[in-house]
Amino acid sequence: MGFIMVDSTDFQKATQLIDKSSKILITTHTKPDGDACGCLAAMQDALVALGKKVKLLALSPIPEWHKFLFSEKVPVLGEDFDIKQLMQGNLGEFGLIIIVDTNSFSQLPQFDQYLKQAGSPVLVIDHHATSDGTRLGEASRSGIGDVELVDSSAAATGLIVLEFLKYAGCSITEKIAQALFVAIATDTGWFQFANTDSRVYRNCAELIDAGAKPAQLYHDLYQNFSPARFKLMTAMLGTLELCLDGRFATQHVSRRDFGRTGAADADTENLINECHRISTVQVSALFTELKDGRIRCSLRSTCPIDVSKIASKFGGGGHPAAAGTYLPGPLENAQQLILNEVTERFRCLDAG
Ligand SMILES: [Mn+2]
Repeated sequence: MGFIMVDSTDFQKATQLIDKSSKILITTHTKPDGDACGCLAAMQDALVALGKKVKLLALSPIPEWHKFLFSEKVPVLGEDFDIKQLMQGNLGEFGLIIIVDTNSFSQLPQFDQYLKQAGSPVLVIDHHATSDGTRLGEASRSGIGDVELVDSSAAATGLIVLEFLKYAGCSITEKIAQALFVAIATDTGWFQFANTDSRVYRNCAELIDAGAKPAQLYHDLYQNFSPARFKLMTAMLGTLELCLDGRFATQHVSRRDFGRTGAADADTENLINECHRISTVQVSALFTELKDGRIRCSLRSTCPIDVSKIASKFGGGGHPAAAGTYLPGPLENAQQLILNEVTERFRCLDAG
C-alpha cells in the first residue's frame, strides 16, 4: 500500500509561510474530533509563542469534553458570526490560513467559499489520503493547500504537528503536550486501533516527558459521560443487529432517542466502537437520524474491508478503518444501502 509522505522541503516551506505571516487563521473539519481539537489548540499555542496573532475558527461546536483544551471559547461559524462577515473581512485579514486534519472542501462547509476567494496562502496539515479538489485549480497541488504537510501513514494529524513543531524549533510546553496527546490518543482509540505503531508510542513518550498526563486525560475524555449521553448509549445498544454471520453490526439512534434522553448530536462520538467488543464483529455501522431528516452513517472496520471506499461511494470519506457519510432518509433506506455495500465487500473478500 502506498502512503503519501511529507517531503522535508515541505516542512521548510511551511516554516517560511509562518515566518512571513503575522496574523494567522486556523481551522479544521466540521464535527471536530480529538485529533482536530488537539491540533487546533497545539498550533495556536505554538504560533502565539512565536509572536503571531492567531484566530481559531470552528465550523461546528467543539464537543463539551474537548473544551478543556482551549483557554477561551472557540468561535463557531454560523453561530458567532456568519460567512458574510468572514468574507467581508470583519474578522480581520489573514496572512496565512492553516487547516488541520482535513484536505477536503466537503469537510469545510461554508468555509470552502471563503477559502476559494481568499488571497492568503493555505497550509494544510493532514493525514487523510483523500482530497476533493484544488483551491486554485493548480494541477501541481494534490489538495486544497498551497503547502501541504500530508502524511497518510500517520495515525493522527497530531503526529505530523508534533514533528513539524520540533522541526520548527518550537518548545513543546505542557499544554501543547496535553493537546497533542489527546489528538494522537483519540485517533488511535486510546492505542487500541491497528494504526497504533511505534511512531505513535515514541511520540507519546516524548509528550509524556513534556508534561502530558495520560491517566488524567483518560479520565477527562472517557469517564466523563453526562447521564444523558449514557442513556443515549444504552438506547443505541438496544438497537444492535448482527448480520452476515455476526460479522456486520448495525445500530441506530433516532430523533426520539435524542428527545427522550436529552442528549446532543455530538454525544454519539465514539459510541459506534462499543460493538467491536463482540468477537465476531469486523465491520460496523451506526446510523444517526439528523434534525434535517438525513441520516449520518459512521462506519468502522477491523478487517481488510476499507470502509472509506463505502463512504466515498455516497459522497463521504475517512480512513480504511473509520469513515462516515450522509445518506437520504428514512432510516430503513440508509440501512439498506449500506447493508448492500457491506454484503458485496464481504463477498469479494471471501472470494479472495
Ligand atoms: Mn485525524
